[in-house]
Amino acid sequence: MKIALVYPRWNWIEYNGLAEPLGLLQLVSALRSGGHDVTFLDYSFCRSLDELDEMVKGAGMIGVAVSSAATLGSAATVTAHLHTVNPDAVFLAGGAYPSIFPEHTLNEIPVDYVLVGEAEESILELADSLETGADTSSILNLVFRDRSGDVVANSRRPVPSNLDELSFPARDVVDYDAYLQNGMYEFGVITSRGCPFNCLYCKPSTDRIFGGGIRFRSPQNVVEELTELARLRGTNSLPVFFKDDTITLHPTEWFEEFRDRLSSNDLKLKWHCATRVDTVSRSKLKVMACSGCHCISYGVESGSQRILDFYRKGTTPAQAALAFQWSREFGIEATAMLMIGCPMEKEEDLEATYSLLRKLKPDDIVVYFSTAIPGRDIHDWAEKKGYLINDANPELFDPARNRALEVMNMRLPYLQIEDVVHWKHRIERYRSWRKVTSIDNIRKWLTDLVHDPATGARNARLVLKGFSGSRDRPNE
Ligand code: B12
Ligand code: SF4
Repeated sequence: MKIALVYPRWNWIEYNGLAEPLGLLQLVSALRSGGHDVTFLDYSFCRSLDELDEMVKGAGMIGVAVSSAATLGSAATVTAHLHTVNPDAVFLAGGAYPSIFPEHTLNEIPVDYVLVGEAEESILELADSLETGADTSSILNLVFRDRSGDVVANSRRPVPSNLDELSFPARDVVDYDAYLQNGMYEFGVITSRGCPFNCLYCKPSTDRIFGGGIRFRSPQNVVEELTELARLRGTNSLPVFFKDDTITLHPTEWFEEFRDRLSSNDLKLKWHCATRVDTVSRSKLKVMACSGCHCISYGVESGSQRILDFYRKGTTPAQAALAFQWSREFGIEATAMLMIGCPMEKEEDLEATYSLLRKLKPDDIVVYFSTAIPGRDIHDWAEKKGYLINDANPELFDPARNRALEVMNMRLPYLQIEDVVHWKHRIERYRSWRKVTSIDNIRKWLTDLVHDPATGARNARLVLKGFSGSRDRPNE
């Protein structure tokens, strides 16, 4: 059957750079392996909604990916448009957002089905059933409305236990040249699925996609995928972003084998990742650096143990200090990711965060406001405690919008919102100060100014803006 899989990033002012949708690409591969004819519709570069219409004509099934509330609106617009182009197709939605909010997705996007969780097996079963006219109503992971309009949520199937058995994402359908010309600078790869930790501001959202716990790919399997990617791009030198939730849960031996296999396949990687401060060790970081790791974003969150405990983070400021010290030792740039402005926070906690930062001396700092996002335990906690404010439109609380528009949705009993905004700007000024006083940065900007004046000037402008605390204001 002809199937169209849609990445509906249309009219979305990109907040965090372009990236290929790995999950959707996995499904292209899964459906191809079942003999289906799959078309990939990528709206990222479309100027008008009808540019890709020809590609969906004749498709029996159209699947739309929705990763977060930030893309819900464009997913609904694109889906409604595709209905007018191909009214006979069966429409379905899947991805992180529908896995967490299947019923809301059915309400907001004009689809016949939602497929929750990892979808490689279910989407193939659905496509096969639609092709043969078999009954679809008992397919696991499927959520739909029955004839009387009631929502039916079928049981979940166990997640694939051996990730090495999955086919690699179908990267041949991605217009990587367009991505690279428009700001993407790293290829996404994922070496594990799931996360066994239990942070208050995150769980259970990812469990709704990947089940609890974590499953790992072998180094051999990951290097095979990278070799395929290198062949596709015609280079043995790859910039990579490992998108795992906690890649450093791989033991040191995993990274040793990974490093050795990269080298025996003549692959050179420059990679970065995000992880926890308590899952690294000196020896692991050393091997990671040897395999091409140049930058790690650490979830430091706070310098106050009381706040870390409230977040159920399970880490300590001392562990953060060690992780930053070791990373620096092996030439890995370390970014501190922070959250400020939760209801338990007092002035002294913010001071503790600021003084931890001065100790860590991060190469970069990203500071978010603490937000109670629906679907996560912090939202239920805030609701129960009466701290939730302005909860009518969950899209407003999407961290992407929150960061841009400085929206907070929890009442702060011990602080004024202005205090938190003040601390955010103070932290950003410190970040800018660190940037302009770093010898490496000065060298890099001077090189940029000579070879690529536009980038050099843009970087300098961004850092200078940080001094006034305005780096993350809208439209900048
Ligand atoms: C990499 C990443 C990003 C990247 C790039 C996204 C990209 N295009 O790859 C960047 C940094 C840009 C990003 C930004 C944001 N992200 Co993000 N991101 C991720 C991350 C870490 C990995 C995504 C991934 O590749 N997973 C691996 C693949 C294999 O899994 P998958 O995508 O879920 O796909 C499977 C299923 O979902 C399903 N599926 C996927 N697509 C489809 C489509 C159909 C039709 C069907 C049937 C099924 C289906 O099948 C796939 C295979 O089994 C996830 C966390 C995670 N571990 O997944 C968060 C995650 C998806 N992001 C999240 C969020 C909140 C955001 C932001 C809002 C954060 C922010 N501060 O701004 C923004 C919004 C961006 C946007 N425009 O939507 C949340 C979304 C959950 C939610 N709705 O609350 C997640 C789950 C993180 C979390 N812990 O909560 N993100
Ligand atoms: S470690 Fe990261 S992915 Fe895991 S629960 Fe905590 S915030 Fe979520």
